[in-house]
Amino acid sequence: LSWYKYYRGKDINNYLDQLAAKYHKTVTVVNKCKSFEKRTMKTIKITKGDGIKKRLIVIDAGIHAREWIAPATALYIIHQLVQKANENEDLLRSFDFLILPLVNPDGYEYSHKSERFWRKTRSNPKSKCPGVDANRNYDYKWGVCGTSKDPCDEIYLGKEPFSEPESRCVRDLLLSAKGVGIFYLSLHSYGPYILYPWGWKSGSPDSRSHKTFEKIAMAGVDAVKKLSGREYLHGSSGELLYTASGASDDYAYAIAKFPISMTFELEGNDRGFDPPPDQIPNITKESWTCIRAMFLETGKIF
Ligand code: 0X9
Ligand code: ZN
Repeated sequence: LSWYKYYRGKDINNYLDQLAAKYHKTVTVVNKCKSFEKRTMKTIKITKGDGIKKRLIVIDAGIHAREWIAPATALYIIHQLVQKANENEDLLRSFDFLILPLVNPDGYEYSHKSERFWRKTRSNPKSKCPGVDANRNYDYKWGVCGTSKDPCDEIYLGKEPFSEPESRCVRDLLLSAKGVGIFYLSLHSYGPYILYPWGWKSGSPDSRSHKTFEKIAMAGVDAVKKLSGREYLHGSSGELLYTASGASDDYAYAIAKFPISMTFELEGNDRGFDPPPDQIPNITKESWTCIRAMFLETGKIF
């Protein structure tokens, strides 16, 4: 795998299969979903391989098609946890990982072939405006705010909650982790921001959770500041960004009962959704420093 390239969906699937074959003690492809256009979305489980069940960290990326740096970062994280397992012993001792690196393969392919800044899925192909914003499609506070009922809008919520196979795939993954899931991390771009609940309204679920979110986010922010000097922002997404309901992060927190749920808006440098390939190594490395620190902090708290 070269870190100077954005991979296509089939390359991502091949990479996951290769890892599972080569590292059969620590890596398994645990789940395969089908996208609207019948592409396979693979989730892998990464463990230490010691047979001891740990609490689960669930990571996904690429729910928004154009945010190419998100799947690239998910692959980098997978690479670290599998091929640099010795450097991440501390994490693997405390957690098992479920990672779905490409939630929206149809939109992703479309953004490579036809429209670079496509965001949504590719359902309703006969409509004048196909696609749904899968991150407005979850059944928690669906349609309350920051979303649109017009299929031609970028933030179209879909005709009903979980109308999209892509959001259903993440839902099932989150629900399968209910009770053991400790941290849900959804990779997006662009920021850099670390966002935590609520997203559907401004404010926090409660002050205890808020303090925990802050503590974990700050561990990440400090680690990056030490590394590169860059200052990441963190806060409740409704306050730092905007309110938008029906997203995966609030669903993971409220319904799948993950005590920690975050949306990570990766940095775009000055290129927004489109950092050139030669910037991938920098961005992924820096974000991994941040994410790693947040996971270690989580291990101290729970
Ligand atoms: O709007 C979104 O879905 C996310 N930003 S993006 O630019 N990547 O599209 C932010 C989602 C934050 N979480 C909630 N609002 N619940
Ligand atoms: Zn996004």
